[in-house]
Amino acid sequence: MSARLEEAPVTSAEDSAKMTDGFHLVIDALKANDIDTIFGLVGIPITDLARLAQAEGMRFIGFRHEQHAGNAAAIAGYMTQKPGICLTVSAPGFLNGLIALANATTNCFPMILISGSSEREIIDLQQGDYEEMDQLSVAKTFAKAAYRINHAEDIGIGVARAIRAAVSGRPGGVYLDLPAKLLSQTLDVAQGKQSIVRVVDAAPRQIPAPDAVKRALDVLKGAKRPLILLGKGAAYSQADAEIRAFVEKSGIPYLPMSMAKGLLPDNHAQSASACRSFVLAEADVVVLIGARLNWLLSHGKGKTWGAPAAKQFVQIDIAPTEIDSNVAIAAPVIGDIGSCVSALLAGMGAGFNKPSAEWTGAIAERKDKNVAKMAATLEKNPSPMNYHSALRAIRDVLKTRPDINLVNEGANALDFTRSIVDMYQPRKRLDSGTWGIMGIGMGYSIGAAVVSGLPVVAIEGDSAFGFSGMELETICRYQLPVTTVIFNNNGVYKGCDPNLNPNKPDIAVTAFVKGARYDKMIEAFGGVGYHATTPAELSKALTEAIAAGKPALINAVIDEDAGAESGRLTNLNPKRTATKT
Ligand SMILES: Cc1ncc(C[n+]2csc(CCOP(=O)(O)OP(=O)(O)O)c2C)c(N)n1
Ligand SMILES: [Mg+2]
Repeated sequence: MSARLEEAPVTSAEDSAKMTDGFHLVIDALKANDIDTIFGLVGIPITDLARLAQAEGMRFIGFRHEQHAGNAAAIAGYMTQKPGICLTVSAPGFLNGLIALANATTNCFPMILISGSSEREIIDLQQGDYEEMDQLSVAKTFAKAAYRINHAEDIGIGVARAIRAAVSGRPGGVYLDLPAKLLSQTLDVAQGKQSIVRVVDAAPRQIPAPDAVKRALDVLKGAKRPLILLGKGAAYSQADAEIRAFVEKSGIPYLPMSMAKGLLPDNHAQSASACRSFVLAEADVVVLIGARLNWLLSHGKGKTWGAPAAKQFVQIDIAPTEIDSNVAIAAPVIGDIGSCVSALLAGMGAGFNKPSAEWTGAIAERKDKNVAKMAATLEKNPSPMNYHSALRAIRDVLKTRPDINLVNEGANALDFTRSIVDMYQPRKRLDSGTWGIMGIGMGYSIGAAVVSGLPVVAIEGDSAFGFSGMELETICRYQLPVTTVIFNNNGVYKGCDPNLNPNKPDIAVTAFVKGARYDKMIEAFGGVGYHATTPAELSKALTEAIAAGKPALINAVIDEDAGAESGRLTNLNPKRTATKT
């Protein structure tokens, strides 16, 4: 029994006559921390918890599969810096939610997966309980932290611990195990009230050491060809004004990672996105702001980075263990991004020399050339549409609504959208992220629509969409302003691959039913479906759907031969050397 129970709290006579229970205390603890939404899927033992959440004024968004509820919670966490909550039943529901928790942890999104669990005594003796599983042990591998609450009087502190673990330092996914028995435990109302914890300063600022800031500035001052790389950690930090000031005051060209697009508008004069390969290979000093040197940046070495020329890295990150993860870092600056960037800005003073005209001029020249080449490709009108002509239409519509959230997954559908559709505001591009995962589409769309109240456009490969397609019903049920655009090329990467065995009737491993009408799916739930075969039809449908602010799906027919195997990641496929075994 905890100390809190032994110390008699101050109670009124009326309070002490009443009892509360685990169900109420969980809701009280979440509400006390300004958490107003739960994404989940009901069943034993948490149905009444979801009911009570609604009754107590919280929003419960019910899904068709827990993975998507988890993804909605994760993206809500990314967009708001408050942990998104996903609620599931035990064993299978928990496991379905776990993939979202693992993905959130990998992407550094704060979320809490709350799962009901079965009888501990039976689980521990493996006596075969209903939905038996040692969930806490399983979750530990995939989560930033994992806790179980065994006593009702610990619910307040348990929830507080989960919130702090999710959002402080490097954010991530936290698992909270609630045994069925806990929910029905009772407690004196006054004691219950006293046990609730409102977390103070859940993600404290972390101020960088002055000598680290000076070291970074010294490295930067010695640079001839500096470059800034913005990661989604920078976007998450909501230090938008400081980051923009640092980029502009330094005059250094920058590259946004995929989800950092829009942190500064993509049409910013200092953006080097249009000549990414050139700047990565040529830069001599690179300032990483909330970006990890993982596979997405070729681990900071090799041909991409112009090897064997040595680079110097300045790395701003909240996690000290990120430093030297792949290559040596000359100047680590550890702290929260806002504090670190502010300190660099202050240290730069008035006399900071902007990069040479030789460097910025070389970039501008290549940018102009690449932009002109791309414009010519985008202007073509092949029939059927290819990725370029379809995305030209989408780009032009989205330019008029920079506030829209753009969700994006697929292979070619992801790569071409990232490079063609410009973003103008921070945290509006939500995509497959660090894992390059398929299946985030509808979950992220629902989460983004619910927390922002703004429209969502999801650009989905037809394969990618399949992972979460049933959530169209959820979108229609809650009447969310989500327009899903399916890039329908009849398959994974391409729809026209052959089966290499001419004697077997099965279709190729990458191919789907030809000419599928995804637009009919949403009609089953009362949404509006469009079938678009030209850029003009696509543009009209998208404009109309966004203006309506209602659930819609556009089936955009794309040439089944237009894509490349694995999109831009063709080189990651292991090579087949033998032709026969
Ligand atoms: C969970 C998961 N399963 C499988 C994959 C492998 N994968 C990568 S992209 C992709 C789908 C690509 O096809 P599509 O979404 O139709 O995009 P396209 O290239 O055809 O535009 C798949 C299955 C993955 N990334 N994640
Ligand atoms: Mg496809």
